[in-house]
Amino acid sequence: EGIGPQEYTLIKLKVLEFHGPLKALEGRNVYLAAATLRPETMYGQTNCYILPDGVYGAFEVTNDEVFIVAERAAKNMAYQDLTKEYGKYAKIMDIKGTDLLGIPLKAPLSSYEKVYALPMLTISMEKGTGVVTSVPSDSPDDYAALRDLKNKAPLREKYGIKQEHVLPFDPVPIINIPELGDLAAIVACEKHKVVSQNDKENLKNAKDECYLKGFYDGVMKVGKYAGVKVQDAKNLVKNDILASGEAAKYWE
Ligand code: A2H
Repeated sequence: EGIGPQEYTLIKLKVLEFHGPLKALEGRNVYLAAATLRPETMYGQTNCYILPDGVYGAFEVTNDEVFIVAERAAKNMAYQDLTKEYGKYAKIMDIKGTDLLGIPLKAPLSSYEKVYALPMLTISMEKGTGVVTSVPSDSPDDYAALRDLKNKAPLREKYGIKQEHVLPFDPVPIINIPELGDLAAIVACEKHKVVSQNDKENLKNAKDECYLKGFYDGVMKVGKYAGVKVQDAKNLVKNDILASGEAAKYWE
């Protein structure tokens, strides 16, 4: 926890097909909006994570767009000029986390044309939007949760996740870190013997190592800023995706 407000980048993952209760939103521009602190990693998105037990909602924001986020986040957005009227937000409907699982999405900058919403059991609904975009090459949490889904058929079955929404999505090398290579999260999870997404203690050690070395020594391998240090690429990529309308600023 920081001492002051933290600036996040909201990544807009566009909903490509409407199933179940989401059918009511068909024909509109609907996005799962994921809060990230690492916009420069968006080249490596392989999926999006949702808390199955979480309660989300569809909210009208400016430019006739619909964001699917936790209601607490929609309320915050209303005071950040993201909604039509300052201080007010319009809810279209509540949506259960389980109703979002398996939805196909277009994730900006990702090398995968289509990615899917998958379950992650450690998401906090009290942080960001409750929607997490997944970069398993550089986030040990994301890698551990994806590995669980790839390796554990009963976990997929429990949440109705199809094999083809998980198995083809391998981590993408996007950042090189001298001591950890270009799939740092995998190396760190192996080194610290992370067994699953719930392995808090080992995950903490893997994350500490990855983030520190990534920020100071990481160099972009792909995209417009290939060869640029992560420290410098962060704001460059952020400004590009804000300018293209594929992201928005969000504070909390
Ligand atoms: B980050 P902070 Cl590659 N519950 O984005 C759990 N985790 C959440 C969340 C929630 N409600 N909302 C956001 N997050 C994740 C990319 C990334 C992130 C990489 C590496 C590190 C990293 C891809 N996932 O975060 O506690 C999001 O994952 C390291 C901290 O608010 C977001 O950035 O500081 C980060 O945690 C925000 O964490």
